[in-house]
Amino acid sequence: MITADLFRDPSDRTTPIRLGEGASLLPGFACDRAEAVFAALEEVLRQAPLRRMRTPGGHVMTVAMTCCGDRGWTSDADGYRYAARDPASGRPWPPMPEVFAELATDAASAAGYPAFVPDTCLINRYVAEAKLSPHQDRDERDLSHPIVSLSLGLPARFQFGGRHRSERLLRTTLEHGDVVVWGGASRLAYHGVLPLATGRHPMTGDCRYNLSFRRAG
Ligand code: MD6
Ligand code: FE
Repeated sequence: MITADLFRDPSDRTTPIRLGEGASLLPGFACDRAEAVFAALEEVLRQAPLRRMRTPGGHVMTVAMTCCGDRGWTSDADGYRYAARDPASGRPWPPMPEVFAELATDAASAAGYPAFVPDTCLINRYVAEAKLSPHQDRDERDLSHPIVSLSLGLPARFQFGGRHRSERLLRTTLEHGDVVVWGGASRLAYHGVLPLATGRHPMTGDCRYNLSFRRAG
């Protein structure tokens, strides 16, 4: 697989970085609200605990997931889909906290997607060695809506390519508070996360969280 590192000035935490047409990385966009977002996240996790889902191919994912909002993404032997209830509890997913929705709308707007209103948030937790192989996000009904993705805690190496698996992947580091907004011509771009390096973060401890806000319905 061909990869190349994206050039980034690590001291610049304000200038948006273009990852592709319609895709931007907003460095540190959420740093000033990370504390409030994390407090709301802990409450969501109490109501819908993280779990490692099984892929349709029978593998157990290394990343632990849960959701909040009007629907949630799940994976099992029958495939990938959005469902109104948490299959682990049979209850509706926890409601999306106000601070989540506001952050998603503000970041989308800063990246050129005004009036984005998410109806679901997929929560991913990575511990050391957890990874997400390159994939497309294509289970949402209307792909004209972007995805807003927030990183909290330990840094991760993120890969970003094109609409075809064979296209070369750029690599960049996603840090605590970084937001990636993803839509338009890049909406179906392949992307993934390399195995997480061991570390400690003052807010999240030994892990990284990724919150991705979507309009799925
Ligand atoms: C992650 N992110 O950053 C995994 N998907 O942990 C994703 O899979 C993702 O960051 C769609 C849009 C943005 C993303
Ligand atoms: Fe994804």
